[in-house]
Order: sequence, then C-alpha cells, then structure tokens
Amino acid sequence: MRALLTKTSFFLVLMLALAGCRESAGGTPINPTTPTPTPTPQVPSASTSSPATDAPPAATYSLTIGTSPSPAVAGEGAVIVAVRDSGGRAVANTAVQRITIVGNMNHAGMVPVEATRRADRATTRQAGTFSVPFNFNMGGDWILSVAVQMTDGTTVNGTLNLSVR
Ligand SMILES: [Cu+2]
Repeated sequence: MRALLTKTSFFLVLMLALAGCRESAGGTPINPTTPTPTPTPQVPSASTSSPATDAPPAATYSLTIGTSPSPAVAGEGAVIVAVRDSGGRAVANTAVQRITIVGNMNHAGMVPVEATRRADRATTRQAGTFSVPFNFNMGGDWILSVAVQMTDGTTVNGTLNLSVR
C-alpha cells in the first residue's frame, strides 16, 4: 500500500513538472513523436566581433525619478518617473509602454520589492510623467532601479538612492 502511494505521488509530481514545462514553453504542447534534431556540427567562428547593427541610433531619453510622498515614508506610496527626450522636453504619454521598478536595500535577507505598470495606467496630469504604486515595506536606505520600456522598443534605465523614514 505504501509503495503504491509513493508511486502515485511520484506520478503526480511528474505530471506537474510536465505541465510546468508546457507552460514555460509558451503553451505549445510537447509532441513526443517529434524526432530529435541532428546536432549541427560546431564550426569554430573566425570572427569574435559583435554582430553589426543596421538599426538607426536609438533616441536618447533621460529619467527623473522621485517619490510620492516626498521625502518617502515607509508604507504604500508611489514612484514618480518623468521621461524626457534628448532635448529635455517631456515625452508624449504614448511614447512610453511600461514602467518597472525594483527596490532593494543593502542589508542581508532583503527581498527586493518589484512593481510594474503599463504606462497608460500610470499617467499623471503632466505629460511624460508616470506614477507607479510602490510599497516601501521598511524604512532605511533604498536603491530603486527603474526600467522604462519605450514604444520604439528601447529601454531607458535609471536609479535612485533614497532614505525612507
Ligand atoms: Cu530592507
């Protein structure tokens, strides 16, 4: 009886693992009849240079990062991100796709706090300025890493070091 139970639970674990694989493969079902592709012979590459890019130079943007309230206090608040173009002008809200913030602290055992929001759900009264709800779950010194995904496919990164009361 015990042996049967063990076998059953092993089978369940296997099923879960397979389901996980399927999910991570983007929903494509695993086809067991697919032949194993013949390994391509490894031709040593003569060139070690990075591949050339034909894309035009990406527009340069800059970020101004702040908090609400300011100065920041422990608890639920918001991170305010203003995106400007190379000329220092605020970008149009539609030029921004998504804002992601990872907050970390330099003490051991800190679990980083992550917040992400679609730009069109983070707009403020000011064009090109976005507000992302963020939980400063403890006081102390924080490092915010902000990644702004632009509609043109580029990502603009910025950091803010701040002290949270
Ligand atoms: Cu902490």
